[in-house]
Amino acid sequence: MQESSIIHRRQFVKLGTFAATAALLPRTATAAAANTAAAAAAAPVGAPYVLPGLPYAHDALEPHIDKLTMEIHHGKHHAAYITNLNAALATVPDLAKQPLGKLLAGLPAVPDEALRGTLRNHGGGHWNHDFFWKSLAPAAQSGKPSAALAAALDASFGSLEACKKSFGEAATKRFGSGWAWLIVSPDGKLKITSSPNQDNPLMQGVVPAADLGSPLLALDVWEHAYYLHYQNRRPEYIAAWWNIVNWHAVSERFAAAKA
Ligand code: MN3
Repeated sequence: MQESSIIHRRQFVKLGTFAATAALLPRTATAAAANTAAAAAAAPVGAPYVLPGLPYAHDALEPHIDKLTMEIHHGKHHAAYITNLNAALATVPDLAKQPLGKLLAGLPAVPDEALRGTLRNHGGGHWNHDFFWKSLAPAAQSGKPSAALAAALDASFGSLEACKKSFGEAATKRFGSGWAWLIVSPDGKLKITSSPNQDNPLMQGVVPAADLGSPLLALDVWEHAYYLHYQNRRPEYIAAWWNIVNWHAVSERFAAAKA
C-alpha cells in the first residue's frame, strides 16, 4: 500500500513537470510533450505489467523507421518481454511489488540464478523498450536539446555533432544485439556507453561500474529494430534515427537527473 502510493506520487510529480513544460512550449512541441505525458500516464507502474501503447501511430516515424518494423517490434518483441517478465514475477510476489527500475538496479540481491537471468533479460527488455518508445517522436516534432542540455553536451563532447558521432560509433561497434546510451554519470557528467542484450545503465553489479548512470537517450541496435528496412546497414539506421529523437523528452530527463 505504502509502496504504491509512493509510486503514484512520483508519477504525479513527473506528469506535473510535463504539464508545466508544455505550457511554455510552442504548439508542435506541446503536442510532443502531451504525447510523452500521455505515454507516462499509460505506462505500467507494477506487475503484472501490460504493454504500454505507443505515444504515436505505427507509421508516424516513417521513413526513418517503417510501420511494419514498429508493429512487430512493439506488438511482438516488446510484448514477449512483458509476458516472460510477468511469468517470472508471478513466482516472487515480494519482488513483484518493487518498481521495475529499482528491481533492475538491485539484481545481484536476487539469489536464484535462473530468476535473476530472466529478470535481467525480460525486465530489462520491458524497461528498455518503454524508454525507447518515449525517446522517439515524429520528425516534425523532434525538436532540439534544451539550452541546459545543449550546454552540457558542448561541455562533455565539444558539440552536439561530436556527441552524435561518438554515440554512433558506440552503436555501430556494439557486437551482436544491444543498446547505445547517453547517460548522466554519478559525477554529473554526460557519457556515452553501450550494453549487450537487454542490459542497461541502471543495472548495478551487472554492467561495468563506469557505465552506470541515469539514462537520457537509448538506441536499440538489435537487428529486429531495423532489419526489415535497412537489412545489414546498421550505420544507415543510426544516421536516420537522429531525425526522430524526442529532444523534449531527453531534455526533461536531463533536468530531472540534475535536480
Ligand atoms: Mn528491441
